[in-house]
Amino acid sequence: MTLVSIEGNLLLLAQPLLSSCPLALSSGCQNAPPDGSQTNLNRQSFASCLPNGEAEFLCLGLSIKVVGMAPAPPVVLTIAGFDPSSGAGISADIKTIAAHDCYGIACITALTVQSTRGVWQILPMDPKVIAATLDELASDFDIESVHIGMLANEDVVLAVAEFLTRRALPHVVLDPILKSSSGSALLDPGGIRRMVQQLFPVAEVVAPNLDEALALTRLPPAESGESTAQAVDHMREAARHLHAIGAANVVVTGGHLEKAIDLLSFTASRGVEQEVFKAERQKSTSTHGTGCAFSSALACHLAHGRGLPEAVLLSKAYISAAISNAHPLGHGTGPLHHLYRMNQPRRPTKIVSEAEQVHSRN
Ligand code: PXL
Repeated sequence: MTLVSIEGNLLLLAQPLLSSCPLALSSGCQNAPPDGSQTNLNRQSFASCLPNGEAEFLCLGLSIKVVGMAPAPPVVLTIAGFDPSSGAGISADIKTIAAHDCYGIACITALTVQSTRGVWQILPMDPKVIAATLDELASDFDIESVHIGMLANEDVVLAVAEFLTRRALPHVVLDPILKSSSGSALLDPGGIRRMVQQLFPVAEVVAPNLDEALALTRLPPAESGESTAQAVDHMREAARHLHAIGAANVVVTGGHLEKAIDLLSFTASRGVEQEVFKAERQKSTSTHGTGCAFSSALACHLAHGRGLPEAVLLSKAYISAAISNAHPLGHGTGPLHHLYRMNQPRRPTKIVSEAEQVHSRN
């Protein structure tokens, strides 16, 4: 007997053949008569056979396996600046979102002139264009989570805050970007104030790096050469202050420290709980945009329905792998390999092995 697999929309093309077929159902269809007496196959009967995504039929001596389309990916909206070198910002976010089996949609807050060597110019977008873009996207897509990156200035913050407050979208992850790794300011002082006042309350998680956390809470900057234990104490204190100024849940990242440490500080029924995640620090020049990738990955895991501790753990593992798989690109601080998983062999699925059988027998 020959096995034929039909996937997704191909089903429609196969309708004429299948509808004239006497069927013997072997598996996967709860609704069909057990004696295989169903002889006429139409779209409805197919649909009713696919609650678990699969059904198998005998037809003219062929065993036909029907595999339903995979469910639609969660839609993740990223609101961020454009880095033309795609190490950080919106184009890096879209790669990260794709790497996490989500569908990325985007609203650009600012254009930048930059490369791996640094940021040279910033051109904030018109807040009216931002507001219109966000409303258009939100009326068209069911958004499962939102990632917020570079916001540039106060007017942009106000437009984004107005939208998020009105729409009350789920799982808002705020990366409160203040500066580029090369030291350029990516948010003006008025924007910083408004971000705390208006975006902290709508964010499920605020995910600054340690320097941003200290700056936002007006704590003294970390001294160079401090021990891992001292850095963790700093992170704990900064997280407590961030809760005090309105952040429900906080992840303070410290990838630049001696050990790559992240601190999750979240509000549980018993009060604030803190969990430390540690990894070895990698010696690499491919670290541009790690914050963007980490916070976008977090938004994806939340969109998939994972809890915060698991989302942090998985996002951290993703960043480590994206750094260790990165190619040295550009002449400065290069990008991660956001899509490193594309080069990894996929687990062979049943469908592939069945297709191979068809091939070898013909
Ligand atoms: O890595 C922070 C960042 C985020 N977003 C954009 C950037 C940068 C750093 O340069 O340009 C657009």
